[in-house]
Amino acid sequence: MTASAPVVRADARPPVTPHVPTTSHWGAYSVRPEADGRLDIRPHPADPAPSPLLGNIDGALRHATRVRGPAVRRGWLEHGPGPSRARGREPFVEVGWDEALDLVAAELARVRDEHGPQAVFGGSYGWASAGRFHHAQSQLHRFLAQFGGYTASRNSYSLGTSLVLLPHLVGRAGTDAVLRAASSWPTLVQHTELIVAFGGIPAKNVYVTPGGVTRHRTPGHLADLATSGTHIALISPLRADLPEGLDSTWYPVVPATDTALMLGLAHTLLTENLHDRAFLDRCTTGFDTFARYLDGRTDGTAKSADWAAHICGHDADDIRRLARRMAASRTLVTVTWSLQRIQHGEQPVWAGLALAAMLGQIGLPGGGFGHGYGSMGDVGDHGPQLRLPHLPQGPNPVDEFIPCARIADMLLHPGESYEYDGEQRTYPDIRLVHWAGGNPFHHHQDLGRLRRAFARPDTIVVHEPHWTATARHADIVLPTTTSLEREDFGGGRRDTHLIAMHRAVDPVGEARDDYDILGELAARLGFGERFTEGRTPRRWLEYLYGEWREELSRATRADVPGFEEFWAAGEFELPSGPSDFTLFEDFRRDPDSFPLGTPSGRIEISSAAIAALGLADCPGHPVWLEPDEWPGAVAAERHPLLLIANQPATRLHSQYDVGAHSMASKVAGREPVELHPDDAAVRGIRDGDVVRIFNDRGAVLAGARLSHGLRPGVLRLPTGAWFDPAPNDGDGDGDVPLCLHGNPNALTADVPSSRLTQGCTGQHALVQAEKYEGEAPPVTVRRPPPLQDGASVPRHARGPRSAAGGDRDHADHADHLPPLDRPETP
Ligand SMILES: Nc1nc2c(c(=O)[nH]1)N[C@H]1C(S)=C(S)[C@@H](COP(=O)(O)OP(=O)(O)OC[C@H]3O[C@@H](n4cnc5c(=O)[nH]c(N)nc54)[C@H](O)[C@@H]3O)O[C@H]1N2
Ligand SMILES: Nc1nc2c(c(=O)[nH]1)N[C@H]1C(S)=C(S)[C@@H](COP(=O)(O)OP(=O)(O)OC[C@H]3O[C@@H](n4cnc5c(=O)[nH]c(N)nc54)[C@H](O)[C@@H]3O)O[C@H]1N2
Ligand SMILES: [Mo]
Repeated sequence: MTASAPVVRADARPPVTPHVPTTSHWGAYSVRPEADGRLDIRPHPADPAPSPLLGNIDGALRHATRVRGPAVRRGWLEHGPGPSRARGREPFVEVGWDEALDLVAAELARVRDEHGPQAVFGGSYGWASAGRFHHAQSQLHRFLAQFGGYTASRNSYSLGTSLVLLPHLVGRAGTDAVLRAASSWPTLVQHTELIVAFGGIPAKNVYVTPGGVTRHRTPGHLADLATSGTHIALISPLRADLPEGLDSTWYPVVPATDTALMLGLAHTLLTENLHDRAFLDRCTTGFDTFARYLDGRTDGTAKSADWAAHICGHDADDIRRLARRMAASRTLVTVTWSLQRIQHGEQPVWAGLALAAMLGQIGLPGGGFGHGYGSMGDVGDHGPQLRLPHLPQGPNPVDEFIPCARIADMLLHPGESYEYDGEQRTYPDIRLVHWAGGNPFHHHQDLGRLRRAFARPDTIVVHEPHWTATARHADIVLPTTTSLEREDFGGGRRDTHLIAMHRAVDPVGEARDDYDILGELAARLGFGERFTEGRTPRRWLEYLYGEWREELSRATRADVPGFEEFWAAGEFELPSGPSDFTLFEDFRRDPDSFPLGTPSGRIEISSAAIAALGLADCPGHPVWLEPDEWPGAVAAERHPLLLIANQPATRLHSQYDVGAHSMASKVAGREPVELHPDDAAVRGIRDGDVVRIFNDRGAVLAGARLSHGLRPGVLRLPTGAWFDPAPNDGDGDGDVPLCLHGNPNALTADVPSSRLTQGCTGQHALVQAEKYEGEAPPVTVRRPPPLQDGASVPRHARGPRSAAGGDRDHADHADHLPPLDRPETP
């Protein structure tokens, strides 16, 4: 595969100012502002495959959607804090920084003093931008910990299901080892004869690693597979989930049925006696329970290849042939993270692990079980993982938390109980939400429901560079700088370099750093000195680097330059070291001396601990459970198409959606939806048409792209188009939003993967599609929201500090909207 790098412009003139170094979640680069205000972007010279996402930065930096100055929702300014359905529907009023910071500080203090610090939700999930010091979540968590504490969030949207499930199956260290990949890419290229890739190895994803990556090596490793003799079984509804040019077979499986296919493969291994009984006896526990389920002794149904074929839409003989080939080859079973981002997402991960255990190759080079090859750039990278400098956050004095994907449940159902990893927990009553560095109106499911949830708190504060949908649903928006507007240093897990991030341009508008904003708030709240420790950002960089340098020099004996030298050089190439990936090799050799951290010390093919919880949605061994959103579901009668909402190829999530590379992919100004020509033909849809995609939760408008590269009945609408709810959407209160731009989370369901893990389930949704007749309403989200001049708007008479906003029964300010207390649909 060759990387496309549409970002480097021919540069004939001699440079006015030099390019300065920086990095991003999608790679290191250098940048120089041009006389005409544009940016010249050059990938890092050591990067063999720069990311196409670099092409988004130039167009986005000074886009009209940058938040120019602090802004307050008009109703909040006039009436003070309180629940309101007007969020996301009212104009904003521009105020000065001092007034905005006074309002936020007073409201934080009011909520803490009246309700306790746990009434502040500071989970603030999101990717923010690269940079170790100006990391928005670290800054916010440090601030809120010193403020008195906050309700936190746990796990991630990426891996919410696996992070809770896998420790039960392989222990904590085993989970780390599985997620960093069974074998390195070069080991796969050398040893693996067959990769059975559930969800494929989507090359579009491998440019991204949290914190950054200097050398993108995975695209090269993928290209090497073309000449290594490795065969790849691409199991995915999308052909694009594997690069062209590899020796592969495409199994266009029915979405959400991978578990059934895995069970059919496992049944074939069992009945044809192709499983490794010795490995199962030595290294696993609970195989016999699983075998009784496979052969039908448990429930009367054998999970045969014929049974599986019926569910996953594949020929039974093909399934049997694949099972035999797996047993005869050095085989890697790998499962992308997307497969656990659906209801019952535990099952494909657990069944994949069980299947690999039956092959008996876990711990052998190039064999066994992998999770996330192609999901993230650093999976399969076995370089040393060095601790990089980081901002100390301090302990949170409040121990309240939620699994991150339960945000809407928490806001809508305070005091209600829920289960999580065997615990019975209660949702706290949140009065203030403080978000920095994430976009829940991109990342959460069922955005109509999230709007109802965001109507509940007294106050929502958002730090954002752009007028994202989250900013538009806030009460107080504080404009923040992006990486190019401040000094920092950055690098990703397993990165080869620490990159100095020089300031390339002045802050846009009145934007301030998150650090600066929080320092000002801390000063107003009486802990300014404690928060800043008297340091400017530059002094922090010197301090954090200095501590780290000492530690690294001690640990590696490497010659680590002083800060000035590092800063002037623009980077420091990190010392290399031995790889630390021997856990499963050691375990395989001697499971008694190297037990996994599970109750049995072995791989748990059945888990007595999970079985004891008695959860119907996650029993004690891998099972086929029908999700609500799959083509075989009852709901498919009305909404027969299965929408895949996967990661976008043209941006990172919702970041820089207005950037040039992302914009170039839009169709009719909207997010492209790929559909099969047969599905288009019966609906009269042609390439380039605006289509309306809908279900009972919402509707979106998207631009049609016809493709034979997906299974009929499947649509692909990637995540990240900025949510743009039509003003008079649905029944008028946004319960059923119409997103004019094509954000798939207007359609997805806000249900957990299971009561064990509470992971998010955004990857799939059942929908119907039709051609949009007439002229489609234009996208509005690429303009800022209506802004009013602060001088003309009266402030709440009592001032927010004394406002009675804590009373849930007090009148909703937006009279035209239905009352808040209408019953919630779960
Ligand atoms: N339907 C569906 N939904 C999904 C998924 C799916 O598969 N399907 N995938 C999920 C996954 S895996 C993830 S990780 C999430 C991602 O969800 P998020 O991480 O929330 O998405 P981002 O768009 O990266 O949001 C980061 C935000 O931070 C802002 N930002 C950047 N730099 C700074 C800064 O320095 N300071 C501040 N204050 N803000 C900054 C950006 O402008 C942006 O709005 O989405 C999830 N949502
Ligand atoms: N360009 C780019 N790269 C990214 C990101 C980004 O936003 N943009 N985000 C990063 C983040 S935060 C994360 S967590 C990772 C996520 O990594 P993943 O979760 O692995 O990525 P996705 O693209 O959501 O899904 C991978 C593929 O799974 C396939 N798939 C979906 N449903 C099914 C199914 O039921 N069965 C089978 N067999 N296949 C299915 C889809 O066709 C999809 O292309 O990506 C990272 N990389
Ligand atoms: Mo993610």
